[in-house]
Amino acid sequence: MLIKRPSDIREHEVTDFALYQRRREFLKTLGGFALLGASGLPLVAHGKSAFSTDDEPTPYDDIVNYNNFIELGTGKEAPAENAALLKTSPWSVTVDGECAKPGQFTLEDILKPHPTEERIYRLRCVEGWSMVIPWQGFPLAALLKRFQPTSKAKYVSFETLLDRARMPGQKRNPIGWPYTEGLRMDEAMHPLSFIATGLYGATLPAQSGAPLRLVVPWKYGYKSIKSIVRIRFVEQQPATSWSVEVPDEYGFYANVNPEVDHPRWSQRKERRIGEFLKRETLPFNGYAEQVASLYSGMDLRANF
Ligand SMILES: Nc1nc2c(c(=O)[nH]1)N[C@H]1C(S)=C(S)[C@@H](COP(=O)(O)O)O[C@H]1N2
Ligand SMILES: [Mo]
Repeated sequence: MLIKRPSDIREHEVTDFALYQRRREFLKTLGGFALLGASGLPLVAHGKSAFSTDDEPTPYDDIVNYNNFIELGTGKEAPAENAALLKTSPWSVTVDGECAKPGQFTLEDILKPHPTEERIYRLRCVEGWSMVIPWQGFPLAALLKRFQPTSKAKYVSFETLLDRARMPGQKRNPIGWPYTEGLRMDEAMHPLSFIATGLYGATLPAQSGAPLRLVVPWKYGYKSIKSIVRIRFVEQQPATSWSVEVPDEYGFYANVNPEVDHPRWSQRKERRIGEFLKRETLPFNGYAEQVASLYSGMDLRANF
């Protein structure tokens, strides 16, 4: 793989990336999957992860130069071009609502207790393209449990930073700010739901949602909210940015579903970035075995 150097990547991150590639080669020869410690060194190598796909990862350059992040501009390359504006220090995350241990936490408080894992996930955008992204981070469930959600917590909502200086796209209003998303509690607690803090072994670049973003691989990409500053446990299904703005195109559930067309195009196929021929889109983005049971008895055409 040819590695170019995106201008927004700092020197130590380039080094980390090169290290990461060598580590990957090493792990391939072990035939194993590794849990990565904070030092970035493999802690455990055991059989293949039940959570990672075998699909070939999309090249790093494509992952960080083809983004949807309207707070950093519209167009696929704008988020990378504007990435330097999104300063991630200081950063705090407010956790509130139906939980016993709410509070406002520093980024360190939020991240520190969690050992870093790698998850190679497919990401399918509603627009019809997909990527395969090697994330580093930790399960969302582990984070949420720390705040002890009460029995009234039926859903959890997430908000992105609201700051016109660091997020210049917020000077315009294609949707109401801040970007807001939500999950049902059982979806949030599912072991596939992930908080990403890095990709390809490097610190998460701003355009990918630094310093922490959600990744829900069986749902369309818009659920995977970036640059989170607030997590709220709630009793009622929360309003979410896209489902409020364009309700017939973006539902609350957002499960990848080749059977349910977008009002303006079919969702049966997708273009994997870097590939020429389109692929068939799989139900739940290929994660049906793990997640279909969450929706048994639900009409997924009505709840799209
Ligand atoms: N805050 C915020 N989060 C966001 C978006 C956004 O515009 N703002 N775009 C979403 C959409 S539509 C997709 S497809 C994914 C894209 O993630 P990527 O750029 O890391 O591939 O991020 C999602 N998270
Ligand atoms: Mo998307």
